[in-house]
Amino acid sequence: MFTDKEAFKEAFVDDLVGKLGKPLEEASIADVYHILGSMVRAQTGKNWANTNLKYKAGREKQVYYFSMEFLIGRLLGNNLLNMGVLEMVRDGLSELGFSLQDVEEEEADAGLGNGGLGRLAACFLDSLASLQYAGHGCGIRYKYGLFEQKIVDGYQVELPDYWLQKDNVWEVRREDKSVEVRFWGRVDIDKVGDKLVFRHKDYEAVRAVPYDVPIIGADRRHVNTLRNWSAESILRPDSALGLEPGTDYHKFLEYKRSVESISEFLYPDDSEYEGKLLRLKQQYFLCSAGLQSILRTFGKLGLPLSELPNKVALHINDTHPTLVIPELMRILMDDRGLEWDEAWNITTRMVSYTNHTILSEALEKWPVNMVRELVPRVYLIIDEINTRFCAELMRRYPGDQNRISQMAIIYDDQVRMAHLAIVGSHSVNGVAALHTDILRKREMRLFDEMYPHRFNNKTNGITHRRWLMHANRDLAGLITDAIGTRWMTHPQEMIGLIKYCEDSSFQQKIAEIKRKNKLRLAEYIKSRHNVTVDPDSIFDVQVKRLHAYKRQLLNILHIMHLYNQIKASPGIDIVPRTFIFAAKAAPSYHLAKRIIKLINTVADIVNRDSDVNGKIRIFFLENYSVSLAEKIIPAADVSEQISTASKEASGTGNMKFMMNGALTIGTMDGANVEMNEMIGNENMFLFGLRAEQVMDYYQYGGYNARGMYNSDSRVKEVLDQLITPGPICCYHQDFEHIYHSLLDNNDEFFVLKDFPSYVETHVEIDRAYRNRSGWLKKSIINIGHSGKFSSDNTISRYASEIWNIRQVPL
Ligand code: 26V
Repeated sequence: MFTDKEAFKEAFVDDLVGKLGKPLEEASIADVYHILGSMVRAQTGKNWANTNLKYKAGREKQVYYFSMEFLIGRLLGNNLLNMGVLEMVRDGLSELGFSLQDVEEEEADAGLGNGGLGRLAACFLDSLASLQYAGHGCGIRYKYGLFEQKIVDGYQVELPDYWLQKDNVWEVRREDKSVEVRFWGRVDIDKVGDKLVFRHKDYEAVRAVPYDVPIIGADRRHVNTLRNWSAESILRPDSALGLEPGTDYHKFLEYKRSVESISEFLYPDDSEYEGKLLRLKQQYFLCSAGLQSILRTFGKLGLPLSELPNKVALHINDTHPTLVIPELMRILMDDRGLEWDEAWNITTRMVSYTNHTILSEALEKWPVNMVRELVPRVYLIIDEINTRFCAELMRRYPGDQNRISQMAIIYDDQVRMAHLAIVGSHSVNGVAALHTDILRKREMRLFDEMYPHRFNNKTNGITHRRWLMHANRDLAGLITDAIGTRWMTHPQEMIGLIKYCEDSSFQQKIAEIKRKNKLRLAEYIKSRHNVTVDPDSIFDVQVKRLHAYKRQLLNILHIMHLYNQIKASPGIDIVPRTFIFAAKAAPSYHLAKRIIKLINTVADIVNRDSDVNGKIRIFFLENYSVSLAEKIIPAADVSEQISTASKEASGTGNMKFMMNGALTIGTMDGANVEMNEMIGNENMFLFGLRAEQVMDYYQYGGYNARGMYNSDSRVKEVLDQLITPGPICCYHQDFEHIYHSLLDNNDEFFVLKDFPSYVETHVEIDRAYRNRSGWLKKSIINIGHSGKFSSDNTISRYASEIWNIRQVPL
């Protein structure tokens, strides 16, 4: 039905009329989405089944990517693209009177992730399937994704994201693949012969039901699986609850509610770790259900358990799924009868771990009591892993008590998940060269010393299919016109664009595409804010989670300074700028929410001031999400990547902007460093402290924020505006806290310290933008080098250096 346009149209109309019983003329956009999506799903079925048969027949090694978050966004457009029928369907629908773009907007944006970590997992799935690897996702089917953000009176308000209310054509419920996950209860230990036997008693059983989502590779034939688990109640006379239907209905309802809460919502906090029981439950639920299902699949191969590490790799996305380690030990020993040493050997050879942050407040540590009560047998195993690990430390470093307390897995009545993940795996990777370096030399130094071969770097990547070919169709078309189609499967070949960087007709085409994308975004802004945006102004964009270390505050303080300059000399000659923000703050992160309020307050004042005369405008776009990112990023001229050096593990937004031709203003942090290595100082705008300097300040002191305030009149002026009654600080005290965080708490993230160089660098941007051809040249150089950041590249390295899996051609 997707062979050619006419066949597609005929099949589509047949399907629509047949299924909905109404004529085409009466079909709504939602109807069209439903029918088209179902057609794509149906087409995929055969390839999906074939892919799995092929894996099984070849006994291929498979990797399972365990992640509490998969921020996949919408699938329709991406699936059509990977199936190679996007243009044909677009044309066909248009001839039937529908716009594909409208139809795509009909799909719920699956927001099952907080930010970078979840989006990375989604990009990885796309690359795994597109490179023909046997690699699957293992996640949770949250009923509510990340909250929907509204801005009311400048403040963030959170609404539930009930994404499943919309028709979801992609998932398939696989009742027959359900497994049971057990919580609470106690462990009876018996001695049988000279063997200890552990029996989990009086547990509460939960049914885990998988919902499978096909992940369609770019060759269309290769279809992997994202298996998301949903928690449901079990009603069974022999269950530990002792419930007979009808005997204690009230008790049952209570149990049902508590079970269903496990997969009810995604925790929206990516900033500060909180030891919440429900979150631990989610983690164990994911690990146990995922492992049971993987072992069932392995079982069908009829191989001995010793073959497991040759057939299965388990990857854990940050420490959130670390319980995979003790849970696998439990299954291998208690259910399959292996001895400790053999089980440990198998487990550690199977598991690998990615660290995504060095922020100590985000490192997971669970209270021992909570773990012991919720998963008693798993706790015993963690305890044993710790005991053996500490014994090993004592052998290697006799008498070094200090080292043991620093490295132990259980310490101070807490389970340190990162330590468990390092000890229980064969590979630990950071997500950019600088980040890995900091892990090895500082945060995890003692572990690196003990296991020097375990640590490695895998710089993050993004899928160029979604972020370039789909989000910026015109640019993708221009690249193909210039260098042919090979870059689509070999993104590093985009480097071939460099030879056009000074070609004025090519530059002109780049400029036209950017302008068109800016106009499109301007229309969107107009629809939301009812304000006309000047497409010839510089679109200067910072979109990402709101976090103190990401320093949206530095950005808005600089804008306040620009405003002050304009007020002082209204004739000032600057290139008009449109500053665009989008960011969600964790609901309990008060400082972050105040920064949102500040941005909106400044926006209100500046946008309404006639003295400004369009020189600067500020927009805070609400509800940042994957689909909003797809609208914003292709329209950006300037990409703000301004985290305090050493704090942003990698960043992936930086890569998306680069690939879409924006120039970066950034610190030497995360993957910006590698970007700089490739394109040099001429093609990006660097400023601020280096990571070493920041870490030295933390270690040895010597920074005085108040000194900055007293010595730099620009800093003083903007900070005073936060607390002195005037247009910005009119009645609320929201900004007093910001002021104090900078001055009384000595500016933990060096906002004031980096302010002067940030201001100067923005002046440089203004200057550089006036040289149109110079700017476009830089833009082309950025695009040309961005192929290195395709997640295809990243995934090839994970595959060969960590997972040891091969491509499986179909
Ligand atoms: C942390 C926590 C803390 C405990 C409560 C729940 C929760 C949920 C998510 C997170 C995520 C923190 C780590 C994270 O997202 N790191 C980001 O990972 C990106 C992909 O590697 C990377 O590009 C960003 O620089 C890094 O901040």
